[in-house]
Amino acid sequence: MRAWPSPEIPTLPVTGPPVRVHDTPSGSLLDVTPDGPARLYVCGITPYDATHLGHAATYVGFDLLNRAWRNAGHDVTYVQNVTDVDDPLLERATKVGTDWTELAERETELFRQDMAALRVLAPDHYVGAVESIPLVIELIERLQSAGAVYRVEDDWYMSVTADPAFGEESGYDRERMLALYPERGGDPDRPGKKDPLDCIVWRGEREGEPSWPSPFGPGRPGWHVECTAIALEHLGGAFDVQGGGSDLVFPHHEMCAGHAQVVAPGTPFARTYVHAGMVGYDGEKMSKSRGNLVFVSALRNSDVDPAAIRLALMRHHYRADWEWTDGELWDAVDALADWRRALSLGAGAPAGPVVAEVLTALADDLDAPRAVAAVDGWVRATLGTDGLADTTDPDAAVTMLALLDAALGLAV
Ligand code: 5CA
Ligand code: ZN
Repeated sequence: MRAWPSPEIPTLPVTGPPVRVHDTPSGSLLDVTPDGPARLYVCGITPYDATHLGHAATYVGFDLLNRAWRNAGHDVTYVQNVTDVDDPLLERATKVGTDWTELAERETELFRQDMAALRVLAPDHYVGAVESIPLVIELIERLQSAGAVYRVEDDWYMSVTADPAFGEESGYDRERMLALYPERGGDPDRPGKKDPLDCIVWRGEREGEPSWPSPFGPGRPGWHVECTAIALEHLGGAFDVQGGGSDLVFPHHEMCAGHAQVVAPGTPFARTYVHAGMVGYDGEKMSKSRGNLVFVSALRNSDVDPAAIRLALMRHHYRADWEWTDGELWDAVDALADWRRALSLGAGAPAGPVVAEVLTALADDLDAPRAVAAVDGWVRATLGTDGLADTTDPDAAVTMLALLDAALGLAV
């Protein structure tokens, strides 16, 4: 499907350092220096409601990775899916009495507008589940050839025991997996399953639900297999980074890894699994099912500068769990006003060291708070907030504007 218009990125006078990020399976920081173009897959939205600040924080987080790679001199191939047919979408469509395709299209379009407003670089391949059904069917056939799928009534499951490395992506023990599974779309107690953790790959037709013909009978794709099929098609195996929020560590990314390892033993799905923290509001994880949401589009409709939303998000490290507060948004609005005042002077404090610090911070596990603090320091020095104003660099504003745009995605 169509992505959103991608902003141009200015070229910086210096190349950024090699990028390293936190890898969930190993629990350590790993260099992600690709041989050719960097290959990035980030799990996309299930479009049944508008983009909230938790989604936005996750996509801005991975946008910082995309930009850090580009600033380090790499091309990037970026793939993102849209889960445009799945239980929560169909349930919501039924509840509000809207056709599910219309709901999905409307919310996907709103997401595109939100991402464009936040200056998130668009994926090269923006791919829906529905349009990927032939790929999903092909992948399930390969799982079947490997003896890894079986039938329960009209549904088809993958045996997690078919993947000897099952469990290594999350590192969770069986007890923890069993506890999390029902909360995150799993059905451990279904009679007829060989293992409670087995996951559905093809859901047989139900009355009133959409379905497509397949060798497994009419039905629709399971959730996990959708991302495996899309990623393998557009990136191939052992791609550089699989990304998403930490709620996808298990089961989603574990199952994706499992499918891929069964069809290509010895080749991992991704080389690195990177997870963003959860943004909360009013004491709980911001989520569509809890309904405690702050929407990006609602803020935009209230004339909030999208750059201030992005700045407020980037004051938190992408891996941290944190709470959104309106106060932080207004602080970001005020900070941007100061930044603009400093940038309007033309000359300013030396920009070279700030470029180096910002690029280094972002290459070091996407440390946006440290990068933003460096910019705040430059603004204070330039405005003389802490003493005498330093305007010894005649081209400071030009350099800083390019830096803010290229590295932090802020067009100030
Ligand atoms: N369509 C699937 C992925 S294939 C899905 O999880 N969709 S979603 O709409 O529920 O979430 C989209 C992305 O936002 C996921 O990466 C998810 O981990 C992330 N996300 C959801 N809620 C939050 C939150 N409160 N804070 C941070 N990230 C979140
Ligand atoms: Zn996914």
